[in-house]
Amino acid sequence: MRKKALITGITGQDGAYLSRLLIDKGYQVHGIVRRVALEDPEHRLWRLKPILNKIKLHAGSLESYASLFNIVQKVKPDECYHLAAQSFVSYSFEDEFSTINTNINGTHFILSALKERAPKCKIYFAASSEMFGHVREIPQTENTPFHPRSPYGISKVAGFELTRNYREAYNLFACNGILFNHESPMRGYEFVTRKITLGVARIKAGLDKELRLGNLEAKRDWGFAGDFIEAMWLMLQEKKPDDYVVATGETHTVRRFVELAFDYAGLDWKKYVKQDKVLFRPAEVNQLIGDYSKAKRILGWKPKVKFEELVKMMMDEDLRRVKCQKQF
Ligand code: F7E
Repeated sequence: MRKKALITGITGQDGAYLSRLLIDKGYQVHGIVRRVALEDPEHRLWRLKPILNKIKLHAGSLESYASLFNIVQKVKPDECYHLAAQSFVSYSFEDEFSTINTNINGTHFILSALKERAPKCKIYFAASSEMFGHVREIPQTENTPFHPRSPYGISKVAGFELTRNYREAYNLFACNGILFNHESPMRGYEFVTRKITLGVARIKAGLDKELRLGNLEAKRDWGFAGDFIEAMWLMLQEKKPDDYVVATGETHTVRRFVELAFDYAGLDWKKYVKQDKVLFRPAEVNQLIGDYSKAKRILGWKPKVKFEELVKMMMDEDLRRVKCQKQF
């Protein structure tokens, strides 16, 4: 019997990489998407286009317990990857209520539906380095206390605790992956790395004259999404459920990412980048750097793509896309 995996947030960057990995491993892959996505596949399912005939999509909403319950009952998954969330930190300050409601309830609903209808299912929750926020120690490990600095971070702390509680109280095989920033050519445009690589490619092509950014001094531990989703899968192959930091152990400023991206296109970033106060956050996470030694020791996982290679990979793809006037 083929194993069945259910992915929430399958239309996003991680969902797209994870689906491909699971298909290659022989899984039957099911995804939960909003009905609007099914009605507008060209725009909303672009990351899944090449594999659409290999996966099964179900219309549902994180805001509706009934819809999640029905899908879980129908699919009866062996593994569930709960990736769906309002994941843009900046937007969470503008609409804290919907971020908190959707992210916390969505996690609670899916955990409860699995407990009721697929209690043997192994569960992965996409926790986040945003939970560390105003960091208490450097680097951050699974034992570092949380101090979230955004409504998004708060919602992820609640999701983390719900997942741990379902593991401890109801004996579910539920894991938290504390993933640090992970990027790729499939990253959404609102996140800083993709905003930069697409912006540079457009400037290079003469389509834009400047790139407006916020805080250039923030430091992030940026890895490649394609590497990080392997850690998600590995967690669910262990004998015991647990929580893991997934990171690269390196940190770089936004400014460094900007420099490398402009350099790669043969441009001087100082001529094009304008700092805009509007893009600064009300509370910033200044320095993230993860210690992934537990994931390395237990899962045998380590990141493969280095920071410089990641910038190059994203630049190559955006330069190509802008040239072809394709997806950008
Ligand atoms: O910001 C600074 C910004 O939006 C990174 C999500 O996947 O990773 C991501 O969250 C940094 C911040 O990602 C702009 O102030 C400067 O310090 O790419 P970002 P994020 O907030 O770190 C974590 C792990 C998640 O879980 C999240 O879901 O870049 N920055 N100027 C800017 N950021 C943006 N977006 N746009 C700017 O113009």
